[in-house]
Amino acid sequence: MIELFSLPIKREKSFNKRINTTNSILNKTETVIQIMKQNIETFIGCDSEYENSEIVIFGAPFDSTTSYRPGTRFASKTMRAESFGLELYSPYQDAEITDRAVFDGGDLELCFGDTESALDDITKFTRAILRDGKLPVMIGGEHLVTLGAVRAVAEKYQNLHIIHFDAHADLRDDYLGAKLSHAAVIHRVWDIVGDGKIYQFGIRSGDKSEFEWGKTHVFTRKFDFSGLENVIENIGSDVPVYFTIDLDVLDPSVFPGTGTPEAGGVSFMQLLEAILKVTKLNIVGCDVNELSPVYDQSGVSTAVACKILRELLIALPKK
Ligand SMILES: [Mn+2]
Repeated sequence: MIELFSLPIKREKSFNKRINTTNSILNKTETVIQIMKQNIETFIGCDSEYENSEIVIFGAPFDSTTSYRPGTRFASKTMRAESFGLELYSPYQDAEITDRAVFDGGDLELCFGDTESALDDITKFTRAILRDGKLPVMIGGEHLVTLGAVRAVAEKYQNLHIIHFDAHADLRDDYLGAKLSHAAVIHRVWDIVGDGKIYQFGIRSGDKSEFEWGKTHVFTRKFDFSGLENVIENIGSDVPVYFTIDLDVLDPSVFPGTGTPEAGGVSFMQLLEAILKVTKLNIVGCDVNELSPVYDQSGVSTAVACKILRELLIALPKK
């Protein structure tokens, strides 16, 4: 019984710690192993061992540069808890999330107030996942966390293309002087990948100058997903693609629990259909971001975010 009480019931902060913990537990009795599994809170169905996994999900609970309403740092924990309201099975794809070998690496412990340090930790973690030949799927956090992941993905893959779903263009060169801001994240990604590699959809908010700048540097589809098929065809199935989904691309009636809601967004089904198209590409990394549970009084936004993540995980290309 002593062993039971000494088990780490709280989630470990890093996957290294967790792997070590898991390995030490594995040396004990089978009963303890079973209890250990029950006590680890993963996203539903994401309970593969790291070594056997093809996909690694992890939380990046960071919202230090949020320009309006904070709270996205709580998204990954809330999504794990609420994911058990979902079924494993997707009627859309006639598949279960457990058909994929997904390891949930828990949440990174990121330094609030030191944005570069937080991004660096995300880059290192993503780099380790890529080194091990696994597909990183990050749960934000605010949208700036994407920069940390893209830095690692772009090291490994030349000619990286970006598919970006969002209400906001995020193309400012700076926000109130800050180069590292969730309102400037796609400009920072452009610094890395350059012209003609970024494709944005659903965009309905931004400074006039962002849209002007975007015309010569990125592809921007305002309001919806029109033209997505053509973009997918033009990119082709070999080119490596990082896929970033700011969930505020959804209409606030579907997804009110976010820091900067924008009326006029897409429906759940439109987003799902678009995700099922994009995942035909050679996705080498992806993220979902900007769920802010503190603005999700009904819990519906979290349920939507969980369902989007389940569908994304099932749909991601198999290696
Ligand atoms: Mn946004």
